[in-house]
Amino acid sequence: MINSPLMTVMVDAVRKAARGLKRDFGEVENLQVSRKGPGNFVSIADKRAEAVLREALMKARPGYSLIMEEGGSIEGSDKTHTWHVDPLDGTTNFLHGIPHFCISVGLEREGVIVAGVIYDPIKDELFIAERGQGAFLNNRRLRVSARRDLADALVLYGSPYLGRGNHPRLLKELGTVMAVTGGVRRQGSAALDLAYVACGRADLYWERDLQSWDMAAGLIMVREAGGFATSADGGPDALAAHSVACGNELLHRDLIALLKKANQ
Ligand code: 2AM
Ligand code: CA
Repeated sequence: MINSPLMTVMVDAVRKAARGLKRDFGEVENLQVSRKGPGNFVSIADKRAEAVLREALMKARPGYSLIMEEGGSIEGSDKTHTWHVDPLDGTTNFLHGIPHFCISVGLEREGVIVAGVIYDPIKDELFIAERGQGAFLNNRRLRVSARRDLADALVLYGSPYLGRGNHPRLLKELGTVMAVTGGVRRQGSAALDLAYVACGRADLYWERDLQSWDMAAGLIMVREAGGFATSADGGPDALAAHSVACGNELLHRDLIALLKKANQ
């Protein structure tokens, strides 16, 4: 476990916001049958969770900057620390009543992600990581999978929304990866995809067109679990590249080679 004051701040903030989100998810399930659907309600739930996170983090660490999915950026007086906050990652799942979404909070210190918390309130799974202290799921130490063969590997990926990203490119990459791996899944939450690689449930994951709040917490989760996380092109800075590829050292190298081949 990690018992630092920083982790306490992050976990408390995330758990507090999760209570509202879980309650709202129950309501979304009821709204599925209405013709207009629960779209507007979900956007309110999302903003409410973000407000809870913003307030808790700003109170505990005044001066830190915030980059948030809904509210944009808040520039703090402390130029060295930035929170990257996604109050609801897996919005499409949430909207459709699919119980696979999370809250994701990462902390950046001078360009380096130093801590991350990802919480799935439906499964009550809390993933935490702090630099040099390992990654944990509900107190259990995490390790990426030890698989060595692509043919056995379960691969997660994400596809861009309608009107966003490069769909033909994704289809080429997916075709190349599908042809040689054990199975592919599109689960709909980037933060949980990273967490699932960190805990060895999945062997590999890649996605493009992501933002810092989707990835920050998950990147440190994978690295502290002994995995490799780079941009989808194999570069060191996933955040700057807005893309990610991760897994254990061996399979990660294979995935980067496959993605390169798909783009030739
Ligand atoms: P969201 O649920 O907060 O929108 C799905 O592929 C995952 O990628 C989700 O975590 C989703 O976050 C995130 N994502 C971010 N930008 C995206 C985009 N342009 N298209 C699809 N997914 C995106
Ligand atoms: Ca997101």
